[in-house]
Amino acid sequence: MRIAILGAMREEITPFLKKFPNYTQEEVGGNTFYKIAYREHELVLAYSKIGKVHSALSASSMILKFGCEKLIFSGVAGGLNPKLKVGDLIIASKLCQYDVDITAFGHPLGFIPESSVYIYPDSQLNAIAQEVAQQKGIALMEGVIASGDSFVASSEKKKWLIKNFQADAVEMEGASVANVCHLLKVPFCILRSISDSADGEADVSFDEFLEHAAQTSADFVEAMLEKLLPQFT
Ligand code: 4EH
Repeated sequence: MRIAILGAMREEITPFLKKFPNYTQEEVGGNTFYKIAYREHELVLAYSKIGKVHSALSASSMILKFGCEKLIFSGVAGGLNPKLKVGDLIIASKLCQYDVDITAFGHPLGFIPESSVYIYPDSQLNAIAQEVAQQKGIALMEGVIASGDSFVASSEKKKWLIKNFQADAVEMEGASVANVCHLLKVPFCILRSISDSADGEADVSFDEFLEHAAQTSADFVEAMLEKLLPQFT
């Protein structure tokens, strides 16, 4: 089985490269893809660069060029749900692009014709994540992740995201990756650890907790691989 592990920022992928230092690398479309032999399987790692366009390209490359059969996104997010504190984990129950707006034509916010407001991850991958959480004795929220091409750093924008999309966390890549995987029929999940609360202090919190939160997410994904891959040997 060939599994894609995707992040957006270099800091989100560095923890994996430290865990698996024996890789070969290949450049496609401005990204470096790191190929790792993992037991009888193969991992393909990359960070896309920030935003929905970059992450859509990287996910597409991983699937169409590298033949990845499942995709796990690992990274950090801004917390919207007050239950989410810095370092906590969330796995997407569904994802939306909050910055899509063709409401002028009577469509709901976030809706694109022939698509849908929300895209749903693979239930098997999400179930494995919940098993890992139970085993580690940690709480894993399953909630709505809203993606858009902005770093959210205000309580007004937070309120808007909660009101319009019932969002629990915000980031800049999950929904685009979800769209690509959905359309190409590749099972995926989007896991994020909270780096900030997307409020007026988000920038300071982000700088302080990026590394820690990225590590938390990567450690969790590693445990997921251990549960997932024996099923495919
Ligand atoms: O990849 C982008 C990074 C922020 S932009 C989305 N990532 C981090 C998740 C995230 C996020 N997204 C939107 C964490 N907190 C978020 C928030 N709003 N509040 C960036 C650019 N340069 C340096 C650092 N970050």
